[in-house]
Amino acid sequence: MDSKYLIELEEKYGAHNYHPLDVVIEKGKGVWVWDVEGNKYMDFLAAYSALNQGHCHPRLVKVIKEQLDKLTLTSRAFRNNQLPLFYEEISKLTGYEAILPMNSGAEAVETAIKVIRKWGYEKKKVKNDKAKIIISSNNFHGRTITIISFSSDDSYKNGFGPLTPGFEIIPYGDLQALENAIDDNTVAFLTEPIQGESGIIFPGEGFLKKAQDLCRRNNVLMILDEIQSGLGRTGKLFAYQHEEGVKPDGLIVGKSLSGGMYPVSAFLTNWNIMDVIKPGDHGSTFGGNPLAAIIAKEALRIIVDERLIENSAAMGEFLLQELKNMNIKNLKELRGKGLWIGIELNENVRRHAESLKKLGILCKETHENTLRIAPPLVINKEEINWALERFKKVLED
Ligand code: IF1
Repeated sequence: MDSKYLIELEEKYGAHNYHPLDVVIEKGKGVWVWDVEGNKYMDFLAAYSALNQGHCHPRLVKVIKEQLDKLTLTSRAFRNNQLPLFYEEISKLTGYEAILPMNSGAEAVETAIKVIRKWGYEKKKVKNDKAKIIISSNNFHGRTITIISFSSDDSYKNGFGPLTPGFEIIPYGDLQALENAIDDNTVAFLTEPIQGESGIIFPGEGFLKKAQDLCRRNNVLMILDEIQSGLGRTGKLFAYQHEEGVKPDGLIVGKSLSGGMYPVSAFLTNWNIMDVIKPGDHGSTFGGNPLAAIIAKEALRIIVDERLIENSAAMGEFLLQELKNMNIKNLKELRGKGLWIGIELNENVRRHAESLKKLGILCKETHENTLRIAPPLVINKEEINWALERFKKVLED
């Protein structure tokens, strides 16, 4: 079946909630994918950082196949033999004591919100239904009703009201605004350490540490959404580790937690916070299932064993430097950390994405003017050089 036919079929039956590049991918391996016509592309999006380990990582494929023959789902009504091992793995790797497993990223964000609100009522003694959570402008945390309620982008929420109250948006990286927003009912400050959807935006040197100090002084929890920035993407296990002395009270992870195999997400925190959650308070049919657990455990081990964090730092630095050496037309700003780079131009970059596709590179614009670069972290120097030749062609003229 050719791509034209498949695209027509998709448009005929599927909700039109996306405007994808018209490439119909059939197969993937490492940094490479192939379309139904057999054309080969380098994947420079990595499913928005859900494929840090690369496409179809053989170790992940192996554990999945083995687990499929044994057990996939028990629900949490019964225990399974894989979940405890995943808990231990992620706790030892991240230093968080208590884990609540979910599926999609948005679910894990919702989970964090439930936990911190309940913490607010039970521990901080905030009056019932008054809990306030402070959020950053231009955030992206997912697409549920509650999450879009605190989006600062009208297109994400228009037409979907009534929205969920209890959130206050401050400008991203604005310490003074954070201080002003904190009141007796404030239970948490929830933010991305680096904003992805918004175009790889940094909050400013030292912001997280100062925000953390401010939060601690006011008994406000600092919760970071590292769904996209975490698990090696920026050249550290988590983006917050670029700053000395930062340890958020809670962390939200997803995407590459499963190496792109299956939706696996989690809210990580410590027992002084997680202990407000009692049987019946929260859960999901698939969250913490044995297939998800063994995938996530292996996905984490791959990141460590294959030194993907170190590779992200080294390859990212090289890639950014080489891009800086180019004579990029209409360049507004070039910024990045690790293998997460935004090329912002003074024009719409959709045509650049289309040109790159013709040359064999798949990447996507964000907010019209920024090309977002985020290849799988398994990429090597030869592959980067291959990509750089093509970026040069497209960006220099
Ligand atoms: C789509 C964006 C990226 C996220 C952060 C939570 C979630 C995401 C920091 C929710 C998800 C995805 C969703 C995906 C596209 C993508 C995206 F452009 F929409 F904003 F990556 F930049 N927190 N981001 O980045 O996780 O529920 O999707 O598992 O098409 O919506 P999810």
